[in-house]
Amino acid sequence: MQEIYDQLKEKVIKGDQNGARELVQKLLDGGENAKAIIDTALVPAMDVVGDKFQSQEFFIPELLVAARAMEGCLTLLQPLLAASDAKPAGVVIIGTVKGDLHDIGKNIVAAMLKGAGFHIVDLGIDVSPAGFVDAIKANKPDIVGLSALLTTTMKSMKDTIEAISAAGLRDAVKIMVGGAPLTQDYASEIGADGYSPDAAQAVKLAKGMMG
Ligand code: B12
Repeated sequence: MQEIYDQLKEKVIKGDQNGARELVQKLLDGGENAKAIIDTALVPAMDVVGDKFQSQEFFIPELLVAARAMEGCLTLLQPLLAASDAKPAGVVIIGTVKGDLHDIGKNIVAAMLKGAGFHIVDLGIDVSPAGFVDAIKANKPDIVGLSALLTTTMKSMKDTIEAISAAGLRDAVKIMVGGAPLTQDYASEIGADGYSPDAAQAVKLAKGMMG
């Protein structure tokens, strides 16, 4: 079995979705459980992808295909996880803030978090502060992720955090922010709990926020 786990890890790193899904099925047919497959092969694969991205051996296209391979495997495993009552690593609401239509980076962050075992509620693009507040009330997330790619929409992040505070929900969630124009200084200034420059570090940040 160990050999199949190793092969699966390699297929995900290389972004071979079909090959990876076949191996997941083979492991399930052999009696392995979904959580073991995620913990032993899929999550370690995404850790390798994240490290390769950080060291600039991998770039966005490799990150995207690996994330898609991972998502393809998870669609096979998620029903089984739900059935066995395995708890997600945490619940994350994520969205691109009001006025901003960029979602490629947000989608990568969402896919990587999903790969790390988080339950993701993706609100999409151009999400108003009230939209985030309503989603927090409805989903009771542990973490709220805000994405912005334009200097003009960074202000929407501040507005969103203020709306969350005004609704009395600020202490109920951790807020992380990201997007190309952001900096740690800006994140601190608007009262976010964390900032990450890329998806790999976003996963580490989210895990840290869950203690
Ligand atoms: C693709 C793109 C578009 C696409 C978006 C398609 C889509 N579905 O997203 C389209 C064509 C629609 C577009 C439109 C516009 N764009 Co545009 N776009 C880009 C471009 C080329 C790439 C962005 C991208 O996807 N990068 C790749 C991803 C993977 O990187 P990322 O988003 O930074 O995400 C990573 C991190 O930031 C982080 N992250 C991201 N989100 C989050 C969230 C959390 C919670 C965390 C923790 C981390 C995190 O992790 C991600 C993965 O590692 C950039 C240039 C650039 N190099 O950035 C311009 C750019 C962002 N756009 C720009 C502009 C000006 C526009 C327009 C105003 C153009 C116009 N005149 O219409 C419109 C605005 C539309 C709007 N209202 O949003 C400018 C912004 C300038 C500025 N400083 O504000 C840029 C920088 C181009 C430039 N150099 O001028 N754009």
